Amino acid sequence: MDKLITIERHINDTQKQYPHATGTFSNMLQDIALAAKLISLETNRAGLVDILGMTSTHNTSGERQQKLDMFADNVIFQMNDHTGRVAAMVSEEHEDLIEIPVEYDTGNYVLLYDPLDGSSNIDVNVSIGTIFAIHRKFTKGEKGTIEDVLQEGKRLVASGYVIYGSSTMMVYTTGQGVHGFTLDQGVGEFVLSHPDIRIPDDPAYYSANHGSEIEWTEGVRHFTRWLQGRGDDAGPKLKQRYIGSLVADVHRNLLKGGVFYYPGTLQDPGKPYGKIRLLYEAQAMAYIISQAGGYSSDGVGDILNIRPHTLHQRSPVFMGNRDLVKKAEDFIRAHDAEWIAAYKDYRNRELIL
Ligand code: AHM
Ligand code: MG
Repeated sequence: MDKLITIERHINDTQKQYPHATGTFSNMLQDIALAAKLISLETNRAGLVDILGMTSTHNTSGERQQKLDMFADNVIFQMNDHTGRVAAMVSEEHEDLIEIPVEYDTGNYVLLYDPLDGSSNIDVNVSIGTIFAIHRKFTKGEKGTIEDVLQEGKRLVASGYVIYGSSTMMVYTTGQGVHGFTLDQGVGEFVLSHPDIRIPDDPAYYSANHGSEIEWTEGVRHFTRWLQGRGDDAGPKLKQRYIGSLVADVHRNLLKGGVFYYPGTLQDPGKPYGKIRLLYEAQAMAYIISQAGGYSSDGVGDILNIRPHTLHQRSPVFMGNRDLVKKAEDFIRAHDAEWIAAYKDYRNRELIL
């Protein structure tokens, strides 16, 4: 039998390379892995118990929230609120900063998460995911603040995702490559199955919602034609795959090579930023992609360089093989001056505290 390496062991072994590390950060990753197991269990049960269906509350983006989202959100919060490791949290499902209850100690990190991404896929039994990111708290004082969570993606100390698919996998980085673990349902452990993931040089797929094509800018349309191998300057002629779960779409392109994009548009004046949330989705996935040798852009520049101005900020997203994403930037630069101006206006807004 090959050596069996559990996620706990992998995290601990990695930590040994830092003799001064206190273990706090490692324990936090293990708390997230445990939360992921609980969510996975409930996700698998979702078809059997009466957990499907909508609740009456709405999340902050005005979309209907499903019960499993709330379950996942609670699990992650409760796993992290009392450990003394976390100073504050933010979740896609909460409008404001989530403070640590006064009866518990606070720690040196802040946790950003999307508890259940791709929730429209839940009741049709299609892959969904959890996304998380961790920043070091840098402000003084006991409590974590909005400034602590509104940091650039390049300052993340860890990020990762869990995909609830044909099997459950957790993929994470702490800045030393990207490692993937598959949940062995029998023993209840995440086991190292994909060490040191690198995005393949030879891309296979592109992923975008063609149903929205009517809203895309000229640059994005040209980019898409190029990916399809059309026109004079023909590109790689990739196959198209789209699930509508960011985690699943990016995961596929991470393992097989390719590009995922959810562009900004000019369709809705004043909203040139697309759909994906910067703090709960884009930054975390961009850090993973960069650690696997790829690149993520908002169409103008590196997503990891964006300084967030508000908790529920959105960002256009192009992520995957570097040369493909760079090509998207080229097309956008050549064709989309109006969009670039509108988007930069949004991206460069002053910090909202
Ligand atoms: P959610 O957080 O409400 O689930 O929405 C985010 C999801 C992403 O996972 C996915 O990439 C995108 O929305 C799909 O959007 P669309 O249905 O417009 O293609
Ligand atoms: Mg989401």
